[in-house]
Parts: sequence; C-alpha cells; structure tokens
Amino acid sequence: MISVIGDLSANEIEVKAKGLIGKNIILLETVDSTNTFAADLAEKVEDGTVVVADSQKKGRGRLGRTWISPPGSNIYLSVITKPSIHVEDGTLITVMAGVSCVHALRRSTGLDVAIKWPNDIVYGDKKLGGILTELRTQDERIIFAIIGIGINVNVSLDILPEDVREIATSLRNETGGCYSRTEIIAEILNELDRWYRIMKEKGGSNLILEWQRLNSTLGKKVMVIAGNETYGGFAESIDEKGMLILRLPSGETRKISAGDLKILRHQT
Ligand code: BT5
Repeated sequence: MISVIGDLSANEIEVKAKGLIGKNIILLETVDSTNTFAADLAEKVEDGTVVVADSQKKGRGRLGRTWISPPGSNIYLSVITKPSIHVEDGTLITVMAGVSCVHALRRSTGLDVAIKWPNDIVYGDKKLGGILTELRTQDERIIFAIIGIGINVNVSLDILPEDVREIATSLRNETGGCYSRTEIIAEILNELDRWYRIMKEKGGSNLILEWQRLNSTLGKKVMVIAGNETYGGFAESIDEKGMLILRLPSGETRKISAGDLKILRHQT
C-alpha cells in the first residue's frame, strides 16, 4: 500500500488523528471515485476508516454530476461511518460534514469559509468544495454512511473546465498560499471525530445550531430547484433534520430536503 504521494502522507494523517476517524487511512494514487471504493469496502473495515486519493477518474457530485479531480493539488476523501441512526436522520451526516469542513478550513487558512445549503463549502459566492453523503440502509437504520469530501486546495483555476472555473475557487486562488493536504485532512478528520461523537451522544441539536452559525444561506432571498419544482423565497431556517425552511412569497413555508440553491444577488 502507498503511504506517501507528494504532500499526502497516510502515516502522518494517522498520527495526527486524535480519535476514531482517521486512525486507518487508505491512500490511493488514483481511483474512479473514493466514495465507490469506500462503499465496496465499508462492511469489511472499522467505523472511521478513510479512503484518500490523489486524483479521481470518475469523481462524482450529486445526481450523477462530475466532480473535477485533477492530481497533485486537491483533497478527495471518503470517510466510512457506522452511526447506527435512523434513515430519517441521514441528512444530519451532511450537516456534520459541512460544520467539520468549515471549522477545519477556517483554522487552516483564516478564510471566512461558509456552508451553503445543502452540501457546498463556499468562500463568498464561489465553490471551494462539496460533500456527497451516500447511505446503505436496512430496516430504516443506517448500516453505513460514506461521507465524500472534495476540496480545491492548491489547484490553479485555469486547469478547470470553463463552466466550473466560473463558479469555483481554491484555497490557493484566494490566499496565494500553498497548503499541505496532509495538515488540512488531519484537521477535517479531527473535527469530524469531535462532531460525530457529539451527534452520537447528544443527537443533532448542537450540530444544527452550529450549522446555523456557519452558513451563508439563511436570511437570504434564494431560488431552489428541487426535483421538477423551482421555488423562489426567503431561506428562513433549517429544521432539526437539516431540511431547509423556505418562506414563499405567499407567506406559506415549505420544507425542502434536497436541491440546488442559488442565493439571489439583489437582496431587498
Ligand atoms: C457536490 O456535488 O458538490 C459533491 C462533490 C463531492 C466530491 C467528493 S470528492 C471525494 C468523494 N468521491 C466522489 O466521487 N465524490 C466525493 P454537487 O452539489 O452535485 O456539485 C457538482 C457540481 O459542482 C458540478 O456539476 C460542477 O458544476 C461543480 N464542480 C465540479 N467539480 C468541481 C470542483 N473541483 N470545484 C468546484 N466545483 C466543481
């Protein structure tokens, strides 16, 4: 098994991991998707095992979208978790991942990174990263959850396809600095470990409060595409399961579990 690829070191991440998450790192030079690799492995490995790749050939976003995953510069990882919670609480896992990434990235870079509902890590209105949570369930319980995290770290935006370049940014693009992926991954995994314990011991309420503090979405006029429906409205809150509470122009509220959200530029 490979243990070092450029600035990625599996051993160093394992040493820096303070808890359960990250004590076992599987480092790959390239893979189709770390999420697919992790899902195939999940039943055979311990809770908290992490798959990290230097590049992905078929990195995935939600709904079959592509995650652009060039080598040598970014973070692509999947954490295998076995939280033993009800499927209905599954979105809390994405909430937990968002909170953990924002804490880790703020600490590592000083940038005022935020979460955009439901799964984006943003700086200003640009996408720095995304989260793809995939669940395996049985009898309404989660057997395992794969938390896929992609973060643009040192990538130069010119090498991204034009449509992505327009909406994306990287840590290096924002600060001019070059970051150690090992350090940032260790920060993310330690934050995940901390919030995973809080979620298992105390439920989701602390996580939701923290998400509300770290998000860039609430209190804004937004447009949400959810399935075949498009809603315009005011992003009022998220509920105890991470669903967005949108106030429509009619005054009614609507709860939305997943979708694509755009913050409208002209806020009145
Ligand atoms: C996401 O999907 O944002 C979830 C991305 C999760 C990626 C990680 S990497 C490790 C793990 N293994 C995987 O295979 N996936 C996970 P979504 O909200 O559907 O956003 C996808 C959209 O983001 C694309 O359609 C592009 O518009 C844009 N995009 C693609 N690559 C990007 C990049 N590198 N940086 C910023 N935006 C990107």
